[in-house]
Amino acid sequence: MIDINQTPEWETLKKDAEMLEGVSVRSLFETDPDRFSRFSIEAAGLFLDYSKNKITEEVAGHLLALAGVADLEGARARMLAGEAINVTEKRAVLHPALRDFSSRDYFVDGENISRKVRAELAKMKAFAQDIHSGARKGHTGKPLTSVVNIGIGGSDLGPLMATEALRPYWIEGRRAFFVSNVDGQHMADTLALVDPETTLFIVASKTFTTQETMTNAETAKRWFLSHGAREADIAKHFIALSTNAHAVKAFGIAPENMFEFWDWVGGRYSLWSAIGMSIALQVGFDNFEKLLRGAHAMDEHFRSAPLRENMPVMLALAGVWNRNFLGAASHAVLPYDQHLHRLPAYLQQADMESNGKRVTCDGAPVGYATGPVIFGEPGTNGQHAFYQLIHQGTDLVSADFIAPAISQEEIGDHHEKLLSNFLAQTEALMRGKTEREAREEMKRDGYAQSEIDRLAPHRTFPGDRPANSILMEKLTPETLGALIALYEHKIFCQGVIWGVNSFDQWGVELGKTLAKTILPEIAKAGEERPVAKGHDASTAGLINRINQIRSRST
Ligand code: G6Q
Repeated sequence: MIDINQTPEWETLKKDAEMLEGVSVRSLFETDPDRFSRFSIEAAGLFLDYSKNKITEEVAGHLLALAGVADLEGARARMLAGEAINVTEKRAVLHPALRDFSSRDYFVDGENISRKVRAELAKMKAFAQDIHSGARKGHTGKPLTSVVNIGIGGSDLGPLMATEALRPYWIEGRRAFFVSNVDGQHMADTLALVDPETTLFIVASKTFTTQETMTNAETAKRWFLSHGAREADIAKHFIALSTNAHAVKAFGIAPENMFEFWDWVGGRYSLWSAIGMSIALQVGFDNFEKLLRGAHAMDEHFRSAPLRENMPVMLALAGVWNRNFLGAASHAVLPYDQHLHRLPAYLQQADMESNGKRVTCDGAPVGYATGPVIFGEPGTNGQHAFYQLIHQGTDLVSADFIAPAISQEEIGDHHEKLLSNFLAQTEALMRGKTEREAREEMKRDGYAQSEIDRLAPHRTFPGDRPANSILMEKLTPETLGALIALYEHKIFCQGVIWGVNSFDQWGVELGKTLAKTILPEIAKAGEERPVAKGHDASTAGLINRINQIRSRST
């Protein structure tokens, strides 16, 4: 494996960054009338403008050369060919196969997986239709109008984000709830809102061993049985989405109520699989299929467009440029669409769990920065919260601004106002305000010279804050699918450049293991526990303090 930061291509980009140090993006716009068309791409119903990054045609060429030396095209081909590119878990990575509606077949170890995908989709469709038509009812004969999806991480964030995003497509009278946290309050709060006779519980877990999900599923089962249902009624109210048929059966869910997916579907890439059942039930299977088709359109673009015109590739390269050569350690995801309010959380997992790695695929420590911290909130809320730091803080933060030109809810002039903020922010981040401009502005506004001198530094903005704009006509199942796929491929491309395995997540293991050791040391309410041993003083001190409080409570 090559040491990417030891290559001449990396060195060239370092020099580019130095050369561009005194050059503002504002001046790049002034000298190049074609900048907007040069650094924008349209594909799969999305339009990406990345011209507000400090990128020149030369830099773009050098970034593409870096992609070349990292063999990005080879890596893409290997992923799509079903090679076990998740090297630490020896698994293929084939979520694009879940949404490929062409006649193409995908293979893993010589097995045609596309046939299984189509069969499972057909099973999901039939199930969704039965729920919607009322052919499948609850144990007292009432229609199943509420769904509680019990899952966490990849088995929660995708379906939750997409269901929220597609709110205008919700089938009237249906409700979807998502319980993820092992904090019992999450389940209790949800159970208080549903009726056992009309609720379908979906236990969504790839492994069917996850502590949070299994605990929540058991609680839901107990609640269901304590509300007038018998063991035999479970079959009508519980289904499983999993790869682990054995554990599903042991839980008490019959094989015909299990929807399958496979180990080549990563948890955070699984909303396209059976894990999307809650989406299909809430918006209808046709809309779920449209979501998949939108993602497929982006896959086709990613697969075939030349790298310079390839949206996920150029978005990824702009990110590498900002991260590794301009020093942006954080990246904000800022959807100007309230229905995308869970997108930042979803992408936080997708990106940080994929590329938050410090060794390359062959185990060598990386000598450069990898995945940035991802955070965000919908605009305009974030503007009144953390944008201050992006505009004037000491760290460089890059950002993606995402907006539909037409809202799902056009009311009065709300959307014009939202869009004007969306545009104003990227313009302000790029342009900034020089001290001279700040002074002139205050002079115009009639400030005294002493006030101008005092306030000028505070009212100066450095500018050159990199911002991508992602536009779509409207947020629909198709454009949402394309948007998510865009990010999936962007993350993949960056992982290839950094040489990391974007498809494992060993970082979540250590805490899980320690929690298992600590669990028996936590006192039940009203019970004593021996003094905790075998921990550092902080952890032991905290355990003892918690136990003192819990032993006193009833
Ligand atoms: C995602 C991760 C992780 C996973 C959850 C839930 O890529 O692997 O977030 O989705 O830990 O796992 P289960 O689906 O197995 O319960």
